[in-house]
Amino acid sequence: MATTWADLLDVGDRELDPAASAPAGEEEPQRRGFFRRLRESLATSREALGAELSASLFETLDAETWERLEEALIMADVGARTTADVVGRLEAEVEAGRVEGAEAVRARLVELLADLAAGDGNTRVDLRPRPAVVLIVGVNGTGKTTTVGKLAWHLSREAGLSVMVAAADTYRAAAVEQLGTWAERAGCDIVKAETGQDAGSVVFDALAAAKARGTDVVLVDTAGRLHNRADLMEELAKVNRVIRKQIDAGPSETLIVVDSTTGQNGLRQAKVFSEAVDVSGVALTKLDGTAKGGIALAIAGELGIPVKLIGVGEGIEDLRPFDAQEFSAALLGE
Ligand SMILES: Nc1nc2c(ncn2[C@@H]2O[C@H](COP(=O)(O)OP(=O)(O)O)[C@@H](O)[C@H]2O)c(=O)[nH]1
Ligand SMILES: [Mg+2]
Repeated sequence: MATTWADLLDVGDRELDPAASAPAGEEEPQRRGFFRRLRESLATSREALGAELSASLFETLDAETWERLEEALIMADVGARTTADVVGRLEAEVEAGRVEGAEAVRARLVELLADLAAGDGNTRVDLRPRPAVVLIVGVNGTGKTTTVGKLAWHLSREAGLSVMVAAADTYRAAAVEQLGTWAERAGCDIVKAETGQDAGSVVFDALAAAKARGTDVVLVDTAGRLHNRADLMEELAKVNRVIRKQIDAGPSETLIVVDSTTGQNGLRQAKVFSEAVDVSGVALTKLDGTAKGGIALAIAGELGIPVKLIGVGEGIEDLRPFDAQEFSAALLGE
């Protein structure tokens, strides 16, 4: 399970900066601290679930129990199909006598949810190529630029990787400026457009520079809104072709940024993008203060795309590796 950045990031033969890995003695308190913060950021989701999933729910196990569980999960945006799947399996196991007692049933529920949240099981972020290209896509306002900034900071701070960001949202001057501010805070290189350059040529220049400088990772920030969906998808396809001109294998990760406060709408967005580009993972933002945290499970369960990163605030440090087990436990208030 991805808990630490070292667990999440697959850097192949390269060694993560030793200074970045915490001494053994500090692991535990850090982990607990993280879990507490995750619980805090899921407080609103949990309150929505909590009323329904009170400890007493599993004391009697009958048709009403499963109905109430279904309702609660759907309210938390776990999604109809995922909910039916999880509740169906739990009910079958209880009926077969394989799970007994309120505590055990609850624990098994967390396990089943966590299994789903792991998606296709490919939960690490592949940064093996040099440079590794991470393409960030998603609808306007979901948190792409913010996530690029946070990720750049974490990659250099926790893994000692050299990072470059490419400003491929060339439609708004403000977007480039915003990324510039993040790059400054993260202390990483930025490549942005000269007047009149399009997204493709910015990415081309960025990758050429990264190859020349031996940069470890290039994060590509893209536009989220063009005139229509077809234009947007065509531009992403073009950016992909340009990446392949510089790096045969293409991007090693294409992460879609989904705003968790948009609930099921975010799920639909992820579906549209995954039909146009080869999405390898989800960065789920704004989990602080949403009642729709269950969307993490819906995306993984219904699209098979694993959530890899979660955004839990607006600060540069507020990005974390996603851990399905921890997340499900925090969601149910364990
Ligand atoms: N509370 C909170 N706000 C976030 C998070 N991620 C992004 N935001 C905010 O969402 C807004 C849109 O972010 P931006 O990165 O510009 O979105 P983009 O259009 O997809 O590039 C900004 O005000 C961010 O501060 C998060 O994890 N939590
Ligand atoms: Mg942006």
